[in-house]
Amino acid sequence: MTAIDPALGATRTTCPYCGVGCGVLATPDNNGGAAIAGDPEHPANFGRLCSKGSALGETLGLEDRLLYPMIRCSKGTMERIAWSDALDHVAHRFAHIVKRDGPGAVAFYLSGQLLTEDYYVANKLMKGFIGSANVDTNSRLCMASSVAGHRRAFGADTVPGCYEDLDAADLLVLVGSNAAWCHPVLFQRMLANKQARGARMVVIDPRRTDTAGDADLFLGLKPGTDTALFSGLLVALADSGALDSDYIAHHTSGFDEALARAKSIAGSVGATALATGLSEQEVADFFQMFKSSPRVVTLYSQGVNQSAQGTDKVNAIINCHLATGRIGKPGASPFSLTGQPNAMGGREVGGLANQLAAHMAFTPPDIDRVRRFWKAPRIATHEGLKAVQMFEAIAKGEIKALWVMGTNPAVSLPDADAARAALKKLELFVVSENVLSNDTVNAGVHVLLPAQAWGEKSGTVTNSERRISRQRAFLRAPGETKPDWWIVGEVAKRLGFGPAFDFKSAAEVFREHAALSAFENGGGRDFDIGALTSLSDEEFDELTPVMWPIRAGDSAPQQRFFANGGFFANDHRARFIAPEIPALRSETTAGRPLRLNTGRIRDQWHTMTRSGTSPRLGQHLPEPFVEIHPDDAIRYGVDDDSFARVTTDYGQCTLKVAVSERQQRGMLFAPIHWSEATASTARVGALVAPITDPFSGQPENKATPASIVPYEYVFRGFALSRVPLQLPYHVWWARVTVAGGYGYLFADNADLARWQTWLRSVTCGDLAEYKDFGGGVYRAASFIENRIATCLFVGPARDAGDWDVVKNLFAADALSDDQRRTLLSGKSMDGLASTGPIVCACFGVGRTTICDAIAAGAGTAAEIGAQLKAGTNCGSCIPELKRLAAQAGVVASADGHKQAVAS
Ligand SMILES: Nc1nc2c(c(=O)[nH]1)N[C@H]1C(S)=C(S)[C@@H](COP(=O)(O)OP(=O)(O)OC[C@H]3O[C@@H](n4cnc5c(=O)[nH]c(N)nc54)[C@H](O)[C@@H]3O)O[C@H]1N2
Ligand SMILES: Nc1nc2c(c(=O)[nH]1)N[C@H]1C(S)=C(S)[C@@H](COP(=O)(O)OP(=O)(O)OC[C@H]3O[C@@H](n4cnc5c(=O)[nH]c(N)nc54)[C@H](O)[C@@H]3O)O[C@H]1N2
Ligand code: SF4
Ligand SMILES: [Mo]
Repeated sequence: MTAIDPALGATRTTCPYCGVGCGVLATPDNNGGAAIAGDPEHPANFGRLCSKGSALGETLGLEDRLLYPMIRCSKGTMERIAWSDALDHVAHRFAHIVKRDGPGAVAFYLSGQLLTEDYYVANKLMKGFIGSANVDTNSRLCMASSVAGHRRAFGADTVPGCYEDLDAADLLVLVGSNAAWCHPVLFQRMLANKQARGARMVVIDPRRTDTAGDADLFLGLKPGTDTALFSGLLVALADSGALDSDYIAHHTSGFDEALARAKSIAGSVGATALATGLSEQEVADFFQMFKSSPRVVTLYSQGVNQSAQGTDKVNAIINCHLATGRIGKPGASPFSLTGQPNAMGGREVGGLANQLAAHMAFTPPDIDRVRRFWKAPRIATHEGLKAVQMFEAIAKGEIKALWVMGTNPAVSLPDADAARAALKKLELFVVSENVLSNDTVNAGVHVLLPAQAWGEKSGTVTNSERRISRQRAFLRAPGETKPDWWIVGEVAKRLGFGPAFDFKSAAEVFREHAALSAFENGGGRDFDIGALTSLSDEEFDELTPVMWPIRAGDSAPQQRFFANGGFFANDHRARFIAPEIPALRSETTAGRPLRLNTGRIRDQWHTMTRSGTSPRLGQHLPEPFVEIHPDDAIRYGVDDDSFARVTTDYGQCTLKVAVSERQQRGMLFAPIHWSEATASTARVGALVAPITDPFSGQPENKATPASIVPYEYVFRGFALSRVPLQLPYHVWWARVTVAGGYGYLFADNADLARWQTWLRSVTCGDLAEYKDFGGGVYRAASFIENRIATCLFVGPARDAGDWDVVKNLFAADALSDDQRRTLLSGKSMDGLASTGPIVCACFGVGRTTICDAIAAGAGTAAEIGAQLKAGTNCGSCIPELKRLAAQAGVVASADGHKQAVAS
């Protein structure tokens, strides 16, 4: 395996999205783009990519990119400046504030999307040389509870298992993970095990997600009650003689206290059922499956981490694995699914405010060791502020300078309006970014530094199974963009720390990072990549995916941890943790009777700065929505496909309503992806309570008390344009990238004449119009040659024209006379029948087409695939295909039943 496959001219790199860490083959087209394929040799994906990975080639455009350093000038506008001036300015202002107010007055806020080398240099500068540990990362919102849980139980932030365990397990338990949408390639790996070996799957989630579609058992528990479920499980394991007493005796401590606490939380199947809202049968079935499957992997993600007792949830899960000795053995382990491409790398370098570097902590011996290694006399000696506290300190004026790299906190922090307002108070606000504009940049940035993006930057990332892979550049860096590590290093030099930051390449940074991991290690610390300390530049370029630890002298990495103990506490024992009695920290009230759960959708990534530029990915769920159970929909008077306003004590959003049985009564679900840049009122982070876990500081993003009321709009519509549009004020809108330009789905209460005026103000040239103001309809299009330049469709709720049909016409290079004439009818025409909302992003197959095929006899995902190709490329839509087929089956049998009863 080499970095460049000569046969293909393709560069081997790693996907920039989720923590699965799939290998990608990128073949530049010499026109700024690239063909993308899965790398068959990468052990994370063996050639597979999900819908997001497959669409990477559509996200390489430079339209939205930040290409030059910019600074806010005295007039208040941003102006281009030279790199040297920008760096001088940042260094000078940081130095001034540190001198005046001390190192505690400055902070960095980093991201699991930085490369390890970027992260290492930023952490070294802040903790080692500026002398403050106010460096935290968006991993605080993501993995912090897993980190804290690991450290409490294992004495280190160690992931004991690996992906091969998913192939070897007999039981896969997914807790608070929608892996079908969020870790699709791993999910397919689990399904392959199910198919080949008959592994069973349990899914534990208050929502019946697409992940639950393949489950042998789905446990739709009440939110926040996972600790009760796993406490009940521990008791059941103890009661039925399923414990591994030898393992408990030789390798652990604290079992009796943990069991006693578990008994007080959920001492029986009945008590567990009561605490979780599950039936006794469901609980008993789960306990039986777990008890009888020595090879069990429990995978967990944000339904576990993002809670006010996330760390306890993690430990309640780990307790069950320790008690049965099912840890670090083939097919048996607890397994934290990491979110971002380099969530793990960030933890390795110490990107979190409560860690130092190379998995060392703020203990006197570790501080001394890192100080000597870095030759850093001013090293921080105590933990810094965690993300939510950091932004509170900014709001209070205690932190005066902030440098944000690779994250969009004005959208993604809880109580995001408050976070955004805090940014405006900063004396110095620096952002390193790929994009020219996002909500954080627009919150009053003073200096904007252009960072190289995926495809341009080069370094390493670590995936969920501790596997370090190379991201490699395959495109020329555009404009004056620079690697993040270089930017930080240049500022460090200007602060007077030149000798410690004289890095010439990512390889040099990596070697130092590897050396620190091995420095005075001697097996006492889990993270050790000493074998990679002396990689030459060429070897670094050619580095094949490698797991850690790989210590100096090792010929192969260690794949798993703890099968025979060897924990990282001083006594080498694991700790059972007695969790607190589970309780959500915020109460619902008469005014806020529901709980708002937030999370992800299949085809978008976070705040959409990259995935939002792909037309293919914009097809699946183009509008921000709130999902609600049918009973609650009736109770609160909201209808499917209408609009509703969701309010919490922190903020408000207006969202499209999706009524669904898959949602639990009493709960709402809204996706996190829309921001002020992409929708009028759908920045869901603004609704979320800033309540955090006491151990990890991770916010509870999934259970904010909320209320919902219907919100009426008289008109619906959409606009399509070759250039971005500014819609009239007070319109509800969501922007989506479409083939050939930008789409805007909107709803409005004003009169149609306003739309006509608006359209004339944003187009030039002649308009073809269809006007029926009395009937509430206005449609218009302008053309350049035979191609639509801009078009607008407005009408009463269900008669605004068919978005999918018009989108296809908009994508066409030229319209025939017939098409032109019928365009303004907004209805499907010959050969352009609406396929309905797109389910299969790869082949653009819509729901209507799929349902037609099902009605005509295609009963399985495979049969649908054979007919329509849907699901046959990346496979991300297979869970949804199965759901549609199953729903049709239910409807068919229900109809059959009705007929039988009638006759
Ligand atoms: N498509 C896509 N994939 C992604 C990302 C993306 O933006 N888009 N982001 C990546 C990142 S950074 C992350 S962190 C991961 C996140 O991956 P996941 O954690 O799988 O995703 P989420 O949708 O945040 O939440 C998972 C589930 O937790 C459930 N949940 C809520 N409360 C509870 C509870 O109390 N108990 C239990 N058991 N479950 C609960 C929610 O209903 C939800 O279905 O995804 C990664 N992959
Ligand atoms: N309500 C709610 N809130 C959540 C969550 C939730 O489930 N619910 N999930 C949380 C989780 S798990 C996560 S991980 C966060 C994610 O939230 P964010 O990190 O805020 O989201 P992104 O959109 O990924 O932001 C990344 C930014 O960095 C830029 N960028 C990308 N690559 C680079 C690079 O190499 N260098 C630089 N300098 N910039 C780069 C992108 O253009 C983008 O603006 O959201 C958290 N917030
Ligand atoms: S599963 Fe999809 S998003 Fe995650 S790394 Fe693989 S291709 Fe990328
Ligand atoms: Mo995340």
